[in-house]
Amino acid sequence: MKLIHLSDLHLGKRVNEFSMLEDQAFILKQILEIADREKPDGVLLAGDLYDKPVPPAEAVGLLDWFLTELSVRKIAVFAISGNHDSAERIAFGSRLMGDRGVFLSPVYDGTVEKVEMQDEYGTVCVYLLPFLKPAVVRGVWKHKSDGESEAEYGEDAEYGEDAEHGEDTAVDQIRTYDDALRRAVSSIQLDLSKRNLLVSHQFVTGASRCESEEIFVGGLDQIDASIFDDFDYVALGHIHSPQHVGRETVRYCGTPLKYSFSEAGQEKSVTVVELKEKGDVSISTIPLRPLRDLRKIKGTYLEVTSRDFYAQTNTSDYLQITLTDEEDILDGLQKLRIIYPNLMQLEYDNQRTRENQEILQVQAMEEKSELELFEEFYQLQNNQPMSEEQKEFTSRLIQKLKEEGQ
Ligand SMILES: [Mn+2]
Repeated sequence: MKLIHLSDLHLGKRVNEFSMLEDQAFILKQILEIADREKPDGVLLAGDLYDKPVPPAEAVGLLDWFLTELSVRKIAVFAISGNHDSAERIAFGSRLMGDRGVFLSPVYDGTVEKVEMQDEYGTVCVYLLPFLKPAVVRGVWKHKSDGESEAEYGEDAEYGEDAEHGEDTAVDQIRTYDDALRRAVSSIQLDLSKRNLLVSHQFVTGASRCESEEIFVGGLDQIDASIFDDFDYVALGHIHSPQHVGRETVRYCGTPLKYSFSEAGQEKSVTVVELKEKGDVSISTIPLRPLRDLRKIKGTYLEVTSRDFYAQTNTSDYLQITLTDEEDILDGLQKLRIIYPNLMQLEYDNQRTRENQEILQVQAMEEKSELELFEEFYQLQNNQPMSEEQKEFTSRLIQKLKEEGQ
């Protein structure tokens, strides 16, 4: 059985205020061409199909087109919701579409959707686990245990009360992402004689991150790879650079496009997974070629604007330009956009910016909270600290943005 593993399409995403829709349509078309050559039995879509819980109409249209094209080719689709998606909206129509071989994760209710596929080696069970948060898992299981103990209460009062008490304690102990995933995965009745495949969207400890992902301060969103020990392949989404975590068969395929300059040096790809008899899993990658690359350029204004410098390059790529001139160029962004229309960021690397950087490097950025980082930024910009009122406002705003982002 051959499967193409994709994740983190983030359809509708804007990068530095540039819409990625045209680039996303281009790359999905390329993926269909790969599918025509590779002839996979299925495509695994490991979450973050959209960039926002309420995606723009164009993004919905694009996903609709992509799923239809796969379905026309008789390629099964196994898609789950990620942290950027609304689980309910992704689940819409899932039972109808399942009949056509497009399987979308339902909203988590304590069970994990299983789809069985057959090939010459037997059955492959594909499990669709939507992105889960501890509060969601706790809520679902608390509700379940309440229901069960009520039923038991009618038959044997004493036993019912005990069971309720015992269950509640265990459910309340689902505090971390690791607890939540352990609970969700352990509820799956795995048949270990069959080949089992899991599609999931979580942050597995040890994976290396990049800037287009949502950073969770303190690393509380991490789960241990041992949770997945019984699966033959785990198709992961959430982390944007392709990599495996621990064994080769617990894998992030990465985004199909570069969504931040921290990814400029990466090569994006799709992962092809082939399962033969139980225990025989082979993995390969096929590189993707974007409509416009996302890359970094560095030099003086005179250098980067000389014809020799850019003649052999695609000047419509998405660019971050770092000028090394000691003096800022007046209207630099506008002037450079005449040559490089998709210039996204203009930075300077000179005496002034290096001095600023030293202040930031005193303490590792990752150890700080969003509020602390913003306080530093404010101080740098205004040469005075934030007032208590401003801090309170910012803190509330950060909280609000985080809630909306999840
Ligand atoms: Mn993502």
